[in-house]
Amino acid sequence: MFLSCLLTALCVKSVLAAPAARNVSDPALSQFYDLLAEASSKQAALLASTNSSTCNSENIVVRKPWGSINEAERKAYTDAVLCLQSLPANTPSDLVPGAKTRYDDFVAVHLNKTLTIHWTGNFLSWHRWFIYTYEQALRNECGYKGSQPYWNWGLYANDPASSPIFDGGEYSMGGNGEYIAGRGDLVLNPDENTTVRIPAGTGGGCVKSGPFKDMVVNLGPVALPINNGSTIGAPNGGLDWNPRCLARDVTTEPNLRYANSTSIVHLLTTPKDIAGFQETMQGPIGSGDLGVHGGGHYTIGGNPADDVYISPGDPVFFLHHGMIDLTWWLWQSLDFKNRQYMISGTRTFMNSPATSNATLDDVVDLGYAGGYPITIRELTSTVGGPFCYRYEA
Ligand SMILES: *[C@@H]1O[C@H](CO)[C@@H](O)[C@H](O)[C@H]1NC(C)=O
Ligand SMILES: *[C@@H]1O[C@H](CO)[C@@H](O)[C@H](O)[C@H]1NC(C)=O
Ligand SMILES: *[C@@H]1O[C@H](CO)[C@@H](O)[C@H](O)[C@H]1NC(C)=O
Ligand SMILES: *[C@@H]1O[C@H](CO)[C@@H](O)[C@H](O)[C@H]1NC(C)=O
Ligand SMILES: *[C@@H]1O[C@H](CO)[C@@H](O)[C@H](O)[C@H]1NC(C)=O
Ligand SMILES: *[C@@H]1O[C@H](CO)[C@@H](O)[C@H](O)[C@H]1NC(C)=O
Ligand SMILES: *[C@@H]1O[C@H](CO)[C@@H](O)[C@H](O)[C@H]1NC(C)=O
Ligand SMILES: [Cu+2]
Repeated sequence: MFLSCLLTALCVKSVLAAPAARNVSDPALSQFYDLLAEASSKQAALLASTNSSTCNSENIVVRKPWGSINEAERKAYTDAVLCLQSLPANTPSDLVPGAKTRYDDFVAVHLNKTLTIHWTGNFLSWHRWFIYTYEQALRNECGYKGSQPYWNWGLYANDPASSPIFDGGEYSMGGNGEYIAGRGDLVLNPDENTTVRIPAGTGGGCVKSGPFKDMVVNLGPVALPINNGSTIGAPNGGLDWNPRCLARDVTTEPNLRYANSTSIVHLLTTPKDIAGFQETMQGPIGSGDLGVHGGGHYTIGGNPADDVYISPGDPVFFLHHGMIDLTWWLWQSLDFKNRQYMISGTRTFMNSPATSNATLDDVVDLGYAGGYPITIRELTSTVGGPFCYRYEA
């Protein structure tokens, strides 16, 4: 089989690792690569100086972008996600009747905690622990040997639907949804006073190609914006079993507008404190800017991914938040001594209702998804606490 494989061009392509396509004609993209290289060498120097036996250059895990891992690695990743979706849930069914699989445990805890993990002081640390714990579940419960890949939004901002992430091939994260004509804009209300319109994308229906073409979404919706201003939510806060297809609406506009390489470089180079970093990442309140965070989410589109509560119900969520984590890691690494322990924000979504400031001693907890209760302080370094990983282009 291996021999015959060698004779076909297709097979050779799958055996060789495809290097990242670097669009050097985009100056912002090359600036991003330069910043990544600078952060990497600063972090490597720091790691060497700590001389740690538990995390060092020999055993550090490297997270890479989807376009830079080879086809066998991509397949191993999506196989592991499908495996997680085939294992039974840990979440008790009397608490969350719709949580049917191990994968749903992650969706359920995100749903449950949405209003205390977004626009809060723990936003970055909570999501760092969340995707790490997911990566560990893929490895420990589904035999995955690789690391969590990420989505470099800037690479495909002109046409995300045809990117290696969404092209619908065997080695993608599944295709766009089937096109449904005649849909209105999404009308988002990112805070109580501002609305943002996003035109309907090029899908809208069920994903019919690639590894997740038969995926069943079990939970939600909770607050799903659709069709020109409407929002839908299932009864019982979306906790009941509501099996449906994975629907996507890959949309170029928010990618190009909020999450292009220039936006990424701006995020990495302009803010000098964590309040500014978080604000730039999510768009200043009242500005109508969604930042790279919202930009990436609404590029995926559809049901569940347009719904803040259950967006992890689309497996691409973890590639998107891999990149969110990369930007925090990179920004921290540029001036780690001063930026490691920076924290800003309260304990409630846009401080509503008003709460006190989050602190480094606050505990982050993923409930039935896994991990263990851990302080924000322990989540501030990717080469300390429970972690030992870095990012590569
Ligand atoms: C490369 O970047 C330039 C400038 O942003 C853009 O016009 C062009 O379409 C990009 N090419 C590819 C293959 O993405
Ligand atoms: C690193 O640690 C080892 C033992 O753990 C020690 O022998 C060595 O001298 C240390 N190197 C530095 C540069 O501190
Ligand atoms: C939801 O969160 C509350 C408060 O943190 C917790 O008591 C409850 O067990 C959580 N439910 C699930 C299903 O995780
Ligand atoms: C969307 O709503 C706006 C006003 O809220 C209206 O002017 C427009 O015609 C609507 N478009 C569609 C496609 O329903
Ligand atoms: C919305 O506007 C009201 C009235 O101007 C203001 O009090 C409130 O703080 C604003 N909310 C946000 C999230 O900016
Ligand atoms: C890229 O992002 C920047 C900043 O986020 C924005 O000002 C610019 O208009 C975007 N480019 C395009 C082509 O939309
Ligand atoms: C909370 O943090 C903000 C911003 O850093 C600060 O201005 C404010 O005084 C803090 N509030 C308390 C009660 O410490
Ligand atoms: Cu989230």
